[in-house]
Amino acid sequence: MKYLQSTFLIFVLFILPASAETGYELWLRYNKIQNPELLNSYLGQIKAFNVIGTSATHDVIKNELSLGLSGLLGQPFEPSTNDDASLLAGLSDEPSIVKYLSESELKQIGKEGYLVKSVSQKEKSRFLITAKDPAGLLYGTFHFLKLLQTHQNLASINVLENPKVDIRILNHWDNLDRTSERGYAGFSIWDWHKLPDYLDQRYIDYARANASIGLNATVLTNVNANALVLTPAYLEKVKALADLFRPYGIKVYLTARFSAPIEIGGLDTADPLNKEVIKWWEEKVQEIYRYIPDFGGFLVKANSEGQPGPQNYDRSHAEGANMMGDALKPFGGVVMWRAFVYSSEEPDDRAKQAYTEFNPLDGTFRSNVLVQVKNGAIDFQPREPFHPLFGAMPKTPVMMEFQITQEYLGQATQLVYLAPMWKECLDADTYVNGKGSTVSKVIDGSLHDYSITGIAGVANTGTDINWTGHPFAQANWYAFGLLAWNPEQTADQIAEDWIRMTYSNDPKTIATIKDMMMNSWEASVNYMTPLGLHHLMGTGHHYGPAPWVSNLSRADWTPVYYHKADAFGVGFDRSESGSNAVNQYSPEVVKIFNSKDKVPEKFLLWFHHVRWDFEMNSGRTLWNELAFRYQDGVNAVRKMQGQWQSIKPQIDENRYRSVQMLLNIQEKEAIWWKDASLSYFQTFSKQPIPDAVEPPTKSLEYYQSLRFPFAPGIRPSW
Ligand code: GCW
Repeated sequence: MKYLQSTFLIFVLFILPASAETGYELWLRYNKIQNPELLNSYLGQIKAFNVIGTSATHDVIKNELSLGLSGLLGQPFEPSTNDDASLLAGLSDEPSIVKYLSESELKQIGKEGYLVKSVSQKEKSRFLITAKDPAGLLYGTFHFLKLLQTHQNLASINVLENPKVDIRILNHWDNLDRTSERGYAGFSIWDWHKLPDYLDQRYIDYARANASIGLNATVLTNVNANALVLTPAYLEKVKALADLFRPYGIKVYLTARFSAPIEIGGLDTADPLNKEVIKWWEEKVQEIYRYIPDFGGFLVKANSEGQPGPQNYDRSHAEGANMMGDALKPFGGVVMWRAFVYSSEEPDDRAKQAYTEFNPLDGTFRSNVLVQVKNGAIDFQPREPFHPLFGAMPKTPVMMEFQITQEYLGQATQLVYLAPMWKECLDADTYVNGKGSTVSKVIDGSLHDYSITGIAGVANTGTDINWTGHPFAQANWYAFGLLAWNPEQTADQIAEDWIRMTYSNDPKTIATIKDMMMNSWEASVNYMTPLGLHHLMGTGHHYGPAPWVSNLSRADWTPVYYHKADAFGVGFDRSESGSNAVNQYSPEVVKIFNSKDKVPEKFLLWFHHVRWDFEMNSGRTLWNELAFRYQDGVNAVRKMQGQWQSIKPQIDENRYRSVQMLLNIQEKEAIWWKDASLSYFQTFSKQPIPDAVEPPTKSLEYYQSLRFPFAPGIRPSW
C-alpha cells in the first residue's frame, strides 16, 4: 500500500460502517478483533514491531504490519527500531535475528520459505518472522497476520514453511484492448492505454493480494496472443507493471505469439530452425531484459485452436519451444509451452491428442522448458479425470494449468468453490512409479526429480469492485495460491481460513459457509454434467446447456460429439473397445477406467457408452440416476440458499444481498440445466421423468431457442 497513507486506511477501517463492505479488501480486511479477551491477549503479546533491514520489500512489510496490526488490534502500530520489540521481522543473517535460530532451522528455511515462531529469553517472549530472502519474509509476514485474522493462539507458535512448487503463476487471458477471454469480472485490470504513466493503485493491491497467498509470478497477456506486446511501446508498459510488482516478489511473464517474427519483425517466416528467426528471438529477448532485468519468460500456445506454431513449418513442439528456450537461457528465463493441442484435421478422440503429441517428445526439451498441461484432457470441464500426461513425461518438467475463472463452472453467477475439484486431480494416483504416484508429486517435482516446477491458474480477476464478480469467486483465487504453495493442503482448511478472514470467526458462520462451499462443486457437476458427461455448454460463450448443438465447423466442438446419446444409451466410449483413450494411463488405472463396473460413477460416461437401463450403484437405471443427479444438484443449490439465509445477521448487508441474489440466479440456472438436459436426453431414452424429479416446465424447443449474444467473456466459435 505504498500509495495510500496508513492513517487514511486506519480511518477507513474504523469509521466506515460495516455496510460499506465492497469486497475490494478480499481476505485482507484487518477489521478490529471483537472478542475482548482475545484482543487483550494479543495486545499483551504484541506491543511493538521492528522490521530489520532495508529493501523495497522491507518497506512493503513495514506497511503491511502497520496496517494489519493497527486494524486488527484497534490501535496505531508504527514500525519501531528497537531490537527488543515484541515482534521482530528480518532476514536470517541479521545479527539480532540469527541469535534466535538453531542450525537446523537455518538449514531448513529454503528459497522463499519462512519461519514464524515465538521465542522466550530471560522471561521475555517475543515473535520472530524470518527468511533467507525478502520474498520469504513477506510471506512470513502475511502468515503472521493470518494467525491473528483467524484468531489462533500465538503462545507457542512455530511454523516453518517452504513452497513446494517454484513457479506459482497466474495466467491472465487478457487482451491489449482490455477485454478478457473468459473473464466474468468486468474488463482486464491492465489499463494498457494509460500505462506506463498512470499507475493504478489496483496494480499494487493486486500484487499485494497475490503475495499474501504465496503467488510469485504472472503472465499479463492472453495465450491467444498479440505480438504487439513484444514491441517497445508495450514493453515500456510491461516494465512499469514489473517495477510495481517486484517488491511483492512477483515476476512478470508474457505470452509469445509464435509468428511474431513475421508480424512485428518483418521476416517472412517464423520457422524455428531458420537462422534469421533464431536471431530475431535472441535479440527480442535481449531487448526485453533491458526493460525488465528479472523477466520470467514466455508462455506459448502453439498450433492450437488456430494459433501459429512450429508445425506450420513441419517442426515439432520441442523444436519450437527449444528455440525460445535457447534465447531465454542466458538470462535465466523459462518457456512454459502448453500441451493444450488438438489437431484441426485429425478426427481422433480429442481427449487423446495432447498425449499422442507430447509423450514421444519426453526428454527432448531444453532444461528451461516446462510443458504446461491442463488438469484434464478435454478442457476445464466441471469434472474431468486427471490428464494422462501427468506422470507420462518423467524427463520433462510438466506443470499444471488450472482454470480459476469459471468458464465452464457457472461463470460469475454461481457459487462454486473449486479447491475440491483441484484436489481431486492433485490427489489422483497415476501409478506410474507404483501406488502413491499422485499428480501432486508430479507437479512438485518429487516423483521425477524435476529441476524446475510450476503451477498456473487462469485468473478470474477484473475491474469489478470486488475483483472477481461473484464474491465467492475470491475464494478460488485464494485457494489457488494456497494449493500452488503446497498441493497437499486440504480444501477444507483453505476454505476455513478464507471464511475466517473474509467473513467471520463465528463458529456457526464458519461451519455454515464451509458446508456451502465444500458441497458447491459436486452440486454444480450434478446440475450441469453428472456421471462423467462433459462439454454440453452453449456455443462460444459456454453459458448454459446446449447438448443438442451438432452443426459447428468442427465435430469436436459440438456437444453431441461428447455425449453420443442414442436410443441405446449415452456416453463416450473411450475404453479399449472404443477410442482406447484409457490406454494412455498406467495399467493399474486402465483396469479401473476400462471397466463399466469398476470405473467410479463420476467418470462412467466419460469412458463408456452406457445403456439407459444399466443398473447403477443406487439400484436405479442410468436414466433414472441421471434425472436424480440433476435434481440433486438443484436441491443442493436450494440448500445453499437456506444456509445463507440462516447466517444473515452475521453478514454485512452488501455482501449478504449480493450473494443472496446470485444464489437465486444459480437456482434458476440449475433448474434450467436440469430441464433442458433431461428434455433433450429424454428424446433418446424415451423414458418418463421419475417421480422424485421435478418435471421440466417448458418444451425442449423453448430451451433450444434461447440465445445469449451478449453473455460475458470473449467467445471464439467453440
Ligand atoms: O477452453 C478453451 C477456451 C478458450 C481458450 C482455450 C485455451 C484461450 O474456450 O477461450 O483460449 O481453451 O485454453 O487455449
